[in-house]
Amino acid sequence: MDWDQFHADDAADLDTLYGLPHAQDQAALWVMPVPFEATTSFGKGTAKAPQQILQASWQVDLFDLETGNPWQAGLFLLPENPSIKALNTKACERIAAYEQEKQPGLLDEINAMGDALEGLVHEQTQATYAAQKIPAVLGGDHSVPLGAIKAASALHDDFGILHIDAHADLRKAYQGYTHSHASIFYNVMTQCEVNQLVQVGIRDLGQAEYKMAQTDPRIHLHSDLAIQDALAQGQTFAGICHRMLQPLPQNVWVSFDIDGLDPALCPRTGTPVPGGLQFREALTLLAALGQSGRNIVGFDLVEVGNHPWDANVGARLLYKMAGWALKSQHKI
Ligand SMILES: [Mn+2]
Repeated sequence: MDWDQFHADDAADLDTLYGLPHAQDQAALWVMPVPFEATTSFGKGTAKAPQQILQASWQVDLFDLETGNPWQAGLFLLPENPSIKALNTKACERIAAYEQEKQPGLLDEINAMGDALEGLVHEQTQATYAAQKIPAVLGGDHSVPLGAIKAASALHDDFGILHIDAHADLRKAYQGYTHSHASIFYNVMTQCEVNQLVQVGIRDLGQAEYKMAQTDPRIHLHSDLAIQDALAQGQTFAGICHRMLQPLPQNVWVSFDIDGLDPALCPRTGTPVPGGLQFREALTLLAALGQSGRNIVGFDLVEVGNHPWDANVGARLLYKMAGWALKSQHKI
């Protein structure tokens, strides 16, 4: 497409992400679709999220009141890696069989597939950084960004994570699966060089996870309850955000599990929990990070359900996170 013919305010007429005209090498941010949901424990469908979000993205206005025109820097959706789809199909089959038969051999096989997925995501994220682009991972369930966070943490000193979620995801293994969506931050904190992890919106966690969050000085867990209490006592949400972000170092990965939001905004997510952040609160938190002078070195958006409404919310969150990441790196 000829750039002169692209009008940002017009309805999208390209079938690219947000209808943007950029070729891959022209785009500053690469979105990697990871349609993988093998360990999802409750509702399935999040593997369809990249496709749903692509379609929902055509309805998003490209001008943004907070970040301006992130589209100008280019957001490019990478093609789906067929190996990931194949791994998802195979892992889902093996998990169904394991849940019937409980054969330890099957469990080893499932965990090996988790390793393989991690390797594919790691490789693509390294390639994205090597091309001097900002990586974004679009799940899939919350197991998928591990390889990306490994790649990001290896490249950046002073590395921290802002994690928005209903769940702490600090389980050592969930139902025997070492790469479970419920174990992502146990894996991150034990396998990656992470200085600080700030968790926001948590309202469903086990006692062992709570203990890990209390005893590991790198982990700062902010429950939904604590946030609501602070608001009830008259603190402002802006002040709460500032306080929560304080421990984060210069380089930050954002891991956004959409179930951190009020489930009215993500009703078909894998494991919805009542309570959570309102949409505007999530945007205020992202804006506070984006305006803090820190570098957003990449991000993931996971657990979006398979429905146009869930995808509509997801497409808007993705655009906001992309905007703040690009802005934090002075690409817009
Ligand atoms: Mn999660």
